[in-house]
Amino acid sequence: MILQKTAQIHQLVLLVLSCLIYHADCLPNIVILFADNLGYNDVGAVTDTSGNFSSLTRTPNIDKLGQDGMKLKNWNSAAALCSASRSALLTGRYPVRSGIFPGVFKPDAENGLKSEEITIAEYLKQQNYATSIVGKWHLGQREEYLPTNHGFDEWFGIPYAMAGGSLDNHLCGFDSNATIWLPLFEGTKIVQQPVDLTNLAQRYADKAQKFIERNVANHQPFFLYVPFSHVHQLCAPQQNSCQWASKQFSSDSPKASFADAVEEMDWIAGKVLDQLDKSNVANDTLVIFTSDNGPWLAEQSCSGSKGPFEARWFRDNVDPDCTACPLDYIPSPTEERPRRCVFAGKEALYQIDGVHCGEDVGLGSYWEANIRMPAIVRWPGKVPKGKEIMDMVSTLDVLPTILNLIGVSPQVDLDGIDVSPLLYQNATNTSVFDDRILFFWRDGFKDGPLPAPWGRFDVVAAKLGNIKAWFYTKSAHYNADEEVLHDPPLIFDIISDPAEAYPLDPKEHWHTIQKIIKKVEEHKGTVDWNEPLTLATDPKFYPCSNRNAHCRSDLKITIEAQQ
Ligand SMILES: [Ca+2]
Repeated sequence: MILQKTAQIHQLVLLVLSCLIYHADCLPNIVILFADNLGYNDVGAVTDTSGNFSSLTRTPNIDKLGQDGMKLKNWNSAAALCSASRSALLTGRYPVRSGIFPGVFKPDAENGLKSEEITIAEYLKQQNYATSIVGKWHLGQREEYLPTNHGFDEWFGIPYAMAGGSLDNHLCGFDSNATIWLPLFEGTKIVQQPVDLTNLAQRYADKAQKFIERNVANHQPFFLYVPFSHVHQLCAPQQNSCQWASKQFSSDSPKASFADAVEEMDWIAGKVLDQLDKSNVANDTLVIFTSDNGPWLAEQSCSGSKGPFEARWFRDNVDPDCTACPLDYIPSPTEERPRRCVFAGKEALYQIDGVHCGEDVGLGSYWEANIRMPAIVRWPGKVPKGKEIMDMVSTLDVLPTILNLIGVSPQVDLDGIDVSPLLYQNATNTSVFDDRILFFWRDGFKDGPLPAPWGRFDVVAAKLGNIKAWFYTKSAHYNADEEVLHDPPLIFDIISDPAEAYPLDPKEHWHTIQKIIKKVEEHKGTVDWNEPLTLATDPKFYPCSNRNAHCRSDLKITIEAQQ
């Protein structure tokens, strides 16, 4: 009893101290809004400095967030794909250190994010935060790897990407027996399979709003992580709609255009932000919005755009015969249709034209379209409103920055850095960031210890200041073009040349190149990548609500049924 009391007093003293030290109200709430495969150019707030809508999509809520917060215009994704990027966000460590490579966790993955990894949610839990995730997890679908075993009190969402399971009219290529339906989880239970897309956004919004409402009523600091299931495309022969939204955003719901899907995602964000206002905690809440990686450009109209990040040098230098196909399609050129792609196993039914590999420079690659993320940080009264910064930051930095905010030291070595000086002050001295270097690891090599098509995992590019150095160039990792070694590295000034059109003369940047090479070697020396966790799969691990009903659930939850 005495011990318990002492511990409580100790905690209180720490809390008061942290308030004094950080000049912030005690323990702010934290909300992370994390889009899936959303490009920099797909959000009005980021592309348009006036804050008006972009030409493609209407994102009034995210635009408003951008106006009220800070836009970080040189925010870098930490990895080329979903699982790895999410691991980096939640742990502050390069995914290669956590074994989250190559590719992503498949729906029948044996492994997931290991229990010894310490997530943001676990750190916050230790500080008595309530923690919730609403949306896509993608760090392992077996019970021991689910969010509720990684520091989250509750979870409502889908364990992987929207292309991780079939839906009616959307049979995945890997689901020839029609049993692998896309599941919706609550905690550790499947509550619907396949998920009903006509009201998923509404249910996500309800869960998030209720979580905020409940915790504000309880005077409980909270961490809400909303990894949207939007705007990842569905498993789809492309003749069917490959995006989805409710009736509010698509008259033919759940069929939808890419713009409909973006707009519905923005609507969920708006509901979360509305609730912060309604509950009167907007000023006590740090909100971060960004995307896990860039657009899946091989998916063409189902995908976002590369915007100014055209990778022009690469487009003009890669094998002109290389074709990039959408998911489940493989190149099958004919004389008349040199870019023909066929749906594997159902060639007669589904054929479409792919794109030149030089255009496939988003998801799965490290061209700027897949690195530079739309990013906003809002905290009224703490983070300057309407400011835009070009300092190089990374998704890796979210965890260390939050730890600094709550006055907690990391329990392991981190790759991310605390970027508080950029956020909270009118920083004039940011020299701490001058030597900042980011490393970009990718698979897709012709040879290596990993099974094809991965080959090996290696640092293919690094960024130091404005300079990006390429050691190996390639389109998205799944394409047939072989990696090209550059020695000396191919270098671009990605601030003045975001299209990566004009390689710089290595002789003029020799000092920087040498510095980058040295840092890459040092970094690689600290990484042991012998344990790829994403490869082991077994059909018995497919989430299945009812084996007697071919893994379909009878439970139908619709807005109409609830009313
Ligand atoms: Ca993604």
